[in-house]
Amino acid sequence: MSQNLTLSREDIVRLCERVEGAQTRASAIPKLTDEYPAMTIADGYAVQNELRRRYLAQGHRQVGWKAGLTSKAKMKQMGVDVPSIGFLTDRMARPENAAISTADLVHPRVECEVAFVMKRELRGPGCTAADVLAATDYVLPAVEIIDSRFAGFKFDLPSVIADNGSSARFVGGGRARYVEELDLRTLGVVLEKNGEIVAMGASAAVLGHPAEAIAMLVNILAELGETLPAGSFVMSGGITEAIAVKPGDSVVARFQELGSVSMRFVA
Ligand code: OOG
Ligand code: MG
Repeated sequence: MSQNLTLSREDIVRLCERVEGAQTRASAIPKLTDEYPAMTIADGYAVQNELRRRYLAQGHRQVGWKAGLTSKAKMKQMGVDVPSIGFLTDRMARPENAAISTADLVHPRVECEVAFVMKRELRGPGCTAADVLAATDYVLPAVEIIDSRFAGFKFDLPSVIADNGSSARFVGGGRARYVEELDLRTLGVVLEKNGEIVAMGASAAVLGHPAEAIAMLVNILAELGETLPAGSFVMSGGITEAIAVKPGDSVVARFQELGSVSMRFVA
């Protein structure tokens, strides 16, 4: 990473255990920078990487990656102006139309994203949106259920990166489409909760073009010594601000050209 590590190996393991405990018990903790104010982005990724290592050792299977904080709406809502990445595992995936339990979540929010499935490996640095489009098998609509483990859903960049970008659950669905058949900048999306429109936007909100977010992700992966493998499922980041959900809520995200993704929340 271009920034320095300030945390010792013991600190990284300690903070990772703290985040893992908060994720598995669904209990909020203070943001990590309250105790470690000098924490850098590189420190955040070191904790995230340790978390990924532990989950994989426990038998979770990584299915892909996600870009986060890639739209103005999200940056403004969260008070952070630099995008980030996180990892996605099989344990986070939920089928379309599922009843999603909130008992194992702290304060979930939903957001609409364009997801990419890769047919070829990509490696940075220097990865461009054109490289991403050439390596994409297809795109599909997705809803991410984020759940910051930090009290009040308030954090800074090093803390949220350590918490794996608030990743909690995700639902892919709708219609898979080839990128050549679409203008990925102009896709409109409408998010409905209990039949009412609660957010709307267009895909260009994500760094001008969602493929730019995937290119950014690949370039961050390069800094971390990783590549984006063929077959990866990759989310490009929330187009609109995220919307809080609670038991009893039903959510439909309607994407132009890509169909819709539905789910409901239960206790
Ligand atoms: C961080 C995760 C951001 C997105 O799509 O922008 C994210 C957060 O807002 O808690 O997943
Ligand atoms: Mg997201």
